[in-house]
Amino acid sequence: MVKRHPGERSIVPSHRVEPGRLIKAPENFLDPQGVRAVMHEARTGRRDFIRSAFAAAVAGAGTGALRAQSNPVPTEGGDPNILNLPAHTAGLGQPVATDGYGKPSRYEVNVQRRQSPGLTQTAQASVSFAPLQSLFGIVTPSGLHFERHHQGWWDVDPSRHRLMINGSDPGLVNTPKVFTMDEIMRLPSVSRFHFIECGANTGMEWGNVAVPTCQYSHGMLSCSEFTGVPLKTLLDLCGADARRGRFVLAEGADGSSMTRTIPMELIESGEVLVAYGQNGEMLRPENGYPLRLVVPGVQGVSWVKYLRRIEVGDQPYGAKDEVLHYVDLMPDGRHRQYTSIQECKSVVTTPSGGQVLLDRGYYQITGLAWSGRGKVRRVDVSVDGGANWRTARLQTPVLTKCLTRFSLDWVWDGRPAIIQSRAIDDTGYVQPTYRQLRAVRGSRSIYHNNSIQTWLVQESGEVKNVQLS
Ligand SMILES: Nc1nc2c(c(=O)[nH]1)N[C@H]1C(S)=C(S)[C@@H](COP(=O)(O)O)O[C@H]1N2
Ligand SMILES: [Mo]
Repeated sequence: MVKRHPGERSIVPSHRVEPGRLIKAPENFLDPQGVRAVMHEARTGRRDFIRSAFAAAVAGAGTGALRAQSNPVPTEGGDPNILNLPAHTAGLGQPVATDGYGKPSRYEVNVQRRQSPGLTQTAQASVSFAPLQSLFGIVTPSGLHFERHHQGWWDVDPSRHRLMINGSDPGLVNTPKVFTMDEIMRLPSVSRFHFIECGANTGMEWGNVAVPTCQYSHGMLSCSEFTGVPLKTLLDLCGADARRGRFVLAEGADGSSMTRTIPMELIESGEVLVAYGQNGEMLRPENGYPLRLVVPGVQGVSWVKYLRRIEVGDQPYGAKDEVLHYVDLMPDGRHRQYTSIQECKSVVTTPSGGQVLLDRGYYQITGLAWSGRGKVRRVDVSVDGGANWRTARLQTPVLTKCLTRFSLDWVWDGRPAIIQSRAIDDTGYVQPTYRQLRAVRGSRSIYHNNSIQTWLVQESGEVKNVQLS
């Protein structure tokens, strides 16, 4: 339902306000050689190459992308797109099951998850970012889900995969068990939509603006419908002592020795799933096939992939990824540990960095909001750098610990505009500005940057990633 403030006039397109045209962000502005150049610069602390490569891609997009994206109806005379019957109208199409597993249109090949230029030294311990600026609604297609591997991904044989459940001492789990995939998949299951966000998402922006597009600034974020068995069901089957055993250790089967402590209270709520399904089919290998932990609201690192063992214990484990990594460096030089919940955050995906607005006129501002603590209650959008805010429409469904899509009508008058979104969750928490966040966290952190994002629409129509001081 569209809720309007009293007195707010509708500005959706009409004969008076035409919708404007938009050039997509150049998604493929770095070839493999470019990625290597950026990695080399990263080691020396420079960023010249990525900046100039991006500028060149934007300049090139001006003509090429425009031609590819708009094929306007001629103002005079007949439209050849109507008058000349295309082959698909005159001929016989392709047969069923040409592809036993269908693929996206060849016209959409540019929509890809892409590796982070310069972020990591190897492609096995690395990240690929989801193309948020090209997606609709709230679900991330499985093939575009972001990836974060510490030691590369595997396609694990499900017939040989096992899940062991044991206690750190014999008293904590009555009957330790080993489950096969078949045994897990015969248990009562649930399906739920949840976002997963790496704790390091937007981490490169702590000090200053670092990357040009929202794919790279916010793309360690995805959302799927997950299917699996509540971990609580499995712990009950093994007779775990949840009174004394207030923590579990989750362990992955890949070489990264990914181990994370999960507090029992999250498990007791029934939210934590031992999942095998993602968007209606089995998990993709990159996302932990055949089994992964789903820990709604908690940073991605705790969603252990290739899950092979759950140990019930009576204290936090202090694993390497809880002591050395995934800690927050505070301004006083100390590290903050176990800050696992992803706080409320949002980002405008259109208009966003790298896109170009070609006309004055109507644009739908749209983006994503989420909170690790519950539902998104409200999203405000500003087009003047936070001086004035309007309430965006929230698209249904609005689900807990899930992405929520928002949108707002906007008429661009051709003058510079500073676009921001600010999400508020159902605990009342308000997404902070950089000034507010840095006052508490300083600027030398990596993880848990949930600041308001700013996109500058320049007079030329080019959209840039900026930070307001
Ligand atoms: N076994 C295993 N589990 C893992 C990881 C890993 O490298 N190995 N990476 C973690 C991190 S840091 C994140 S952000 C998420 C990423 O999940 P995805 O690759 O499905 O997006 O998986 C987590 N689980
Ligand atoms: Mo992560």
